[in-house]
Amino acid sequence: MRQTWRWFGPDDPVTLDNAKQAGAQGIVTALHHLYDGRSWRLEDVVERRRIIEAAGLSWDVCESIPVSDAIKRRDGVWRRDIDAWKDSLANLVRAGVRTVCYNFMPIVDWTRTDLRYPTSAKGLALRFDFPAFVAYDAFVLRRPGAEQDYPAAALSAARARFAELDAQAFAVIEKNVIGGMPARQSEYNRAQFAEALSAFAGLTADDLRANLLAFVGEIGPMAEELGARLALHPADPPISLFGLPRVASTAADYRALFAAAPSPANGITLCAGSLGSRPDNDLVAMAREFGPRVHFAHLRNVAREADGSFVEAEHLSGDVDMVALVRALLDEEKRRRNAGRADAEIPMRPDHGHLLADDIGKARINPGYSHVGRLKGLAELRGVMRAFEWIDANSRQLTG
Ligand code: DNO
Repeated sequence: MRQTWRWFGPDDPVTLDNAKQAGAQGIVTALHHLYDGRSWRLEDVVERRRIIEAAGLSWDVCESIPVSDAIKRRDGVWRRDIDAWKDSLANLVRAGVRTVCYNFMPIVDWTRTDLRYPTSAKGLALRFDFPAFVAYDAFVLRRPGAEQDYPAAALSAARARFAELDAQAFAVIEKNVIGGMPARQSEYNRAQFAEALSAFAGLTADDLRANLLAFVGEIGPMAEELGARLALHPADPPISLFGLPRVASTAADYRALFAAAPSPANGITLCAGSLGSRPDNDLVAMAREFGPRVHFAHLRNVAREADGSFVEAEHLSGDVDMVALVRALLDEEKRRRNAGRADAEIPMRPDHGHLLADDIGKARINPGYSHVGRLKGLAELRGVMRAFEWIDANSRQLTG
């Protein structure tokens, strides 16, 4: 697998040199400063590539070209936005970036309630406390209809959490869930968020799925013609948030997408951490089922809890069998090489990392995107990959 590293651009406190020191071969990035729906000009894309290559790295994946909420609703300026999206795709391909990640989560992208959850090793991890999230939605935000959206057990756990936590704690949760997280398209205050929610009122999961299919029906053939690969990132977490549908959460969701849009250009960002927070997602089975369409892998682990909460675990521990998942992805690469596929090598990145060592005290750090924690994750994953490569090359020696 190609070992890549997410970099948020020249403002990222973790530099390209840091990525190189961690052993990354390639970079995953986007023009994050141009995230407002405008298309990316060729010269801007080429300039970004130049900066990456000057550091001795390659730009392997664009994560992401943002998909506007208008495209997700298919109203307002959706046509303008799809055209801009397609222009950006064309310019990326012209600049040699052929793998493009995107997501279709309405309003909020990835969501955590706690960005500094202490681990047993005294590092800090990202966590999604489901009762706290429900408490925020139903009792702090007081979203109309919120209480009807949750099962009774979830609501009573949320009531208990609401009683436990003070206003200060909910202010932090609010900032985390509707305010800024890295790579989000928008940050909201409470009033803006209510407005954004009302624009989606009445949109069902079937509607959102139809809008995703209409979008993919347009960009898939274009990508195929350009020789690009599209990798739909799953919802994170893969459940409905704020009553909004999310339609890239399970194997069934991806099966439906690929049945309706069979172009091999349409693929998945196999995000082990996002999908792995649901006990009904078997990541190794998904890697095998969708193998030829795994255009990009996010390798990260989660420890799930009975009430729907999860905490980001170390890369090789947690509920996803990471070693088996790496094996499945290496097998897929082998199949591709045998079939003569030009894209036999799957780009992977160590997704997120704990806050460790000197990173803990730093004032500026993108949650999940620390230097040391990701360096550790990549080193562990590289060890697994190297060991399998050795076993494959020396299997006769082992069995003989
Ligand atoms: C979080 C990320 C997401 C992801 C986008 C892809 O760490 O995995 O922000 O980049 O959802 O479009």
